[in-house]
Amino acid sequence: MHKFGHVALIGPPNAGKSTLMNKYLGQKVAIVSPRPQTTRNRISGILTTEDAQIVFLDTPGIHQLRGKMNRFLLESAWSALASSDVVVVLIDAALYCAKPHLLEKEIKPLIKPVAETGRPVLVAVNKIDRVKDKPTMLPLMARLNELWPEAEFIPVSALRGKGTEELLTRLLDFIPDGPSMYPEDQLSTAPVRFMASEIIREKLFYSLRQELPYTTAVEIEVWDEETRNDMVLVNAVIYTAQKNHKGMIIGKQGSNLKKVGTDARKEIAQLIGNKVHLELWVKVRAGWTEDPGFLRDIGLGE
Ligand SMILES: Nc1nc2c(ncn2[C@@H]2O[C@H](COP(=O)(O)OP(=O)(O)OP(=O)(O)O)[C@@H](O)[C@H]2O)c(=O)[nH]1
Ligand SMILES: [Mg+2]
Repeated sequence: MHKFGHVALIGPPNAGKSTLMNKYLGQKVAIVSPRPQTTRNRISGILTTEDAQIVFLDTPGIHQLRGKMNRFLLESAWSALASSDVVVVLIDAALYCAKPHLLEKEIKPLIKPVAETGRPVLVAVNKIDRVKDKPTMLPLMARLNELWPEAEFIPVSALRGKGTEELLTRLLDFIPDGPSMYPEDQLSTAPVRFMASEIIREKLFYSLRQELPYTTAVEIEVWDEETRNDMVLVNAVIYTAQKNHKGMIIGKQGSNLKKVGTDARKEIAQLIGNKVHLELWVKVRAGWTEDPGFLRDIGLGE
């Protein structure tokens, strides 16, 4: 008996969706950061075990923000539901234990659309390692049961790998029988160029303060495996929507860009198993988050 199916990972921003997927894969396929709205596309992660192949669909966090880019983020999150056999909703237990009033605001908008798909739903109550005062989990679980009676709740820590095996066992119950669709060593359907641009974007999340990363996009302009046989030459452009952000991205005497470049180069080299020469350029592109043509060019639009 062999199983094959898709699992959509959805939930509010910063809940730990990408962290959970990476945990199952044992490798970083989706980028992660301490800030909300890190993930911008639907990203597949393929887990192959002896008797099953599961394609996880990591998605952008579901939020109430407006704008063209945000609309695309929401669409790609919701569209994952349609192609899934089971839905895993991730929520941040530590956040709702500390701020119970946020629970309804963030969870309620998810309930109806998930119910409409008719898919089974498991709620991974994540970040339990951060809940210091364990008894505060009880009212949270009670409230969740009340809000979402059809769902099944499983406390986990995606970061520490607690409860994740239990979650996997349970979601396998909903995965249909079928043969594998991908080679066993394939980790994602995402092209390597896209993954490289994501790695650069992740480094920007860590090196830039506050709002800056939200108006930053990365595009790989050159991916050259031919010119040199000992390394891959990569040119990437970092787009920023605001002129005054360019200097911050570059940093004093280029220090920030240098650090981003070094960190990203190492990780891209690891990903492709080859040496990499990476050049980064920063360009200002005012209003790109509202420009349909540009959004399409960088893979954020239909
Ligand atoms: N302590 C703790 N931190 C976690 C856990 N899971 C995720 N995190 C942290 O939470 C932050 C957000 O994690 P992500 O995986 O990027 O969250 P996400 O849901 O993919 O976020 P978006 O892509 O922005 O929607 C990161 O700093 C993670 O390290 C957990 O179980 N425990
Ligand atoms: Mg994410």
